[in-house]
Amino acid sequence: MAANLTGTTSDLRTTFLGVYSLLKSELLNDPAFEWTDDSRQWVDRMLDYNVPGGKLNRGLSVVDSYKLLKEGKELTADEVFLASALGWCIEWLQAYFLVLDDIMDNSHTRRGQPCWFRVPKVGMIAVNDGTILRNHIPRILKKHFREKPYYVDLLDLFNEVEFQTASGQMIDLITTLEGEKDLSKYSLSLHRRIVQYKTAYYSFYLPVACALLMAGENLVNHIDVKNILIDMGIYFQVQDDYLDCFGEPEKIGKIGTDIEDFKCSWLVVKALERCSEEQRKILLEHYGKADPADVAKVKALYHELDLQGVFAEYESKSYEKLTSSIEAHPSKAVQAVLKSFLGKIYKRQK
Ligand code: GPP
Ligand code: MG
Ligand code: MG
Ligand code: MG
Repeated sequence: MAANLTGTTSDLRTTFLGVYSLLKSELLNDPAFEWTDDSRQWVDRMLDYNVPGGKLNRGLSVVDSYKLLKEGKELTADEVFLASALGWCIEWLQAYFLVLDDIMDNSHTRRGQPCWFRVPKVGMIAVNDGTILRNHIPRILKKHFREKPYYVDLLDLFNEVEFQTASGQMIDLITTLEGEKDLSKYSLSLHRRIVQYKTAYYSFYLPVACALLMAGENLVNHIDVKNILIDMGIYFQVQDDYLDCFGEPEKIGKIGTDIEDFKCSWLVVKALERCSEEQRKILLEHYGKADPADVAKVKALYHELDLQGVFAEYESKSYEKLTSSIEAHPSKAVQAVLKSFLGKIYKRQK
């Protein structure tokens, strides 16, 4: 399976997708459950719908990072398989989060197709599918990593990161509570807290931490790497907030709902920072309403306040800051891992 690994990115993606098929067939024949044709078909379709259709950045990063940590030494087929399996565990985690997040955010589309809960006959079965997706992760880890010296650390890592993400998601949600809609509490520090927890740990720290564990490293020795990755994750979620309003749905594969949902988005925080008293009234009146006419008023104000320009400035400043923190790191291999990550997301359109 992992024979042609040295080659191009598309080879790597092909190999990576091959590992998906193998993991899926193992899960569909898990001896801990008495499968029927119906149940097997359900999980098969649910996995294909929700797991492999994204950019695969997080998952592929485990393989990339592990390679860079090995400083160019050719990986064995087994190493490629294991790094890919860990990459898929992160993609499974992401699928689980997204299936549930789309219900909570009342979203419409994801990765260019209807959100899973909107598919006919799925509905709230999606909640249990999320639970199934989440439970697949320890099953994959048990099957392929049980004998590894870093097995317990892996389990602990996934548990910690899931807890941090769910906690971030909680503050994302409780800040928008009906009846307490209060824009005065929206600040850059609240925004930072939300996105650090809901996005940065699982999207940025987790892939590199998996590669470090596989390489035999102890994570307590890599707090500096973690801090840089957290900052990168915050920058990534600011991009996500920006694209929610200014991105093209055909490119990002989803229709934004942050304005309707009264989210503490980076855009509304910046708008609040920059608006006049008059403009603030517009926000107070129209932010957090489902009517497209209200949403249009908010978007017009964002244009008036040149939030596209403000974002462009933030984007280049963030890039400079991240680059200089990366270059201050003593290890060239770690620098390469972090630079590769940053290169993948800088000025992303999707
Ligand atoms: C991204 O927020 C955060 C997540 C997907 C984490 C969800 C965590 C759970 C515990 C369910 P978002 O709502 O801005 O993402 P998107 O724009 O992709 O919907
Ligand atoms: Mg969402
Ligand atoms: Mg959300
Ligand atoms: Mg978003």
